[in-house]
Amino acid sequence: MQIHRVRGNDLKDALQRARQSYGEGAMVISHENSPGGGITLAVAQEGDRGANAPKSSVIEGVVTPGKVELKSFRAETGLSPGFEEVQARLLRTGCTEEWSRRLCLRAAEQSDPGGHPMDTIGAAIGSEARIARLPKAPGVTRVITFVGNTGVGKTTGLVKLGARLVKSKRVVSLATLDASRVGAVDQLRAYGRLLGSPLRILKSEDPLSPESLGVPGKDIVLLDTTGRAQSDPHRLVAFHDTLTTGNRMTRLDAFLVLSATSSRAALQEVSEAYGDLPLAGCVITKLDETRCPSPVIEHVTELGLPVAFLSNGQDIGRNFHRATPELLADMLLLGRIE
Ligand SMILES: Nc1nc2c(ncn2[C@@H]2O[C@H](COP(=O)(O)OP(=O)(O)OP(=O)(O)O)[C@@H](O)[C@H]2O)c(=O)[nH]1
Ligand SMILES: [Mg+2]
Repeated sequence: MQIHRVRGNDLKDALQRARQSYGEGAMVISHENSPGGGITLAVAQEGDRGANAPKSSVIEGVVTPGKVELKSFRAETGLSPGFEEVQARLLRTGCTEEWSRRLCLRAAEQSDPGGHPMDTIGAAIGSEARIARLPKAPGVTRVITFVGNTGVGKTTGLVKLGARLVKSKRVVSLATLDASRVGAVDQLRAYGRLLGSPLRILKSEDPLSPESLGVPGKDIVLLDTTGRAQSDPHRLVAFHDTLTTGNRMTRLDAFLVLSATSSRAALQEVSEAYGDLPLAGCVITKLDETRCPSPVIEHVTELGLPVAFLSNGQDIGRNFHRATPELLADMLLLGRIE
């Protein structure tokens, strides 16, 4: 039996997502408040589908539905012809048939009479996907960390976020768990100089604490990680536990970084590897490297994982965006951020 984490805006929303993803027989083992707001359920499912066997009729890559499918879609759903074009676009960017159908039905429910189906998809996404809230917490230092597989854009993403924060006059410092890999510290040191932020380097034997991370006097500490699922989650969960039981003046906000170019199986595996770490949300990167970004959006929607930022290139100043339902709709319908 495998345990899955499913997040929702509230208990009802999380239960609905759990049923959608793991069926009516899914058992709720526990529930807790999520760091980014909302509820996280631990859900067990007997005879689990596992990382390599996603539930729905998976459409990997580009799919162009033929006339027969479109006709049956219209016949089955009773939706106006404009929705055929919407569904065809969703399939082209990599949505599963099941999700594209559900989005169209939801969009039709919410659309004004006479409104164009294409315009209603943003609202439908808005009610299915979750956007991470990043509320200000005066007097509290936030340790923001990006976790996930190697090479997905954790370090660059943190620096992009740091550049925005420094621009808005926040006192930011850097820290890293990636202390031993050749070049990693030099890379971060150079970024630190760019941001005008000091850097703390934590070796594998160093404990994580507000002091070791250089929290005092800072608004935000950006904590870079190694990308090793054997060590990062373990250290961060222990740190999170010490904060929630003791120091309330520091909080840890962990974001899972997912590349839009990863396969559904790889997305599932990395989400499970970081399943024990309370996540405030996710960051989706490499959106410029694919015209099929829908699998990653569908994946995080299934998990109820709020989307915080979107990255579509290497440029520190330009290619990092706060997620909005409209940008998610662009990606689903056009395959890119307009
Ligand atoms: N095209 C593109 N490249 C990106 C994006 N985000 C990051 N990169 C590039 O991807 C490469 C890896 O990025 P890093 O930030 O070093 O990735 P990481 O997750 O920190 O990697 P490790 O430290 O090895 O675990 C770099 O060349 C980045 O410039 C993106 O959104 N689009
Ligand atoms: Mg890195």
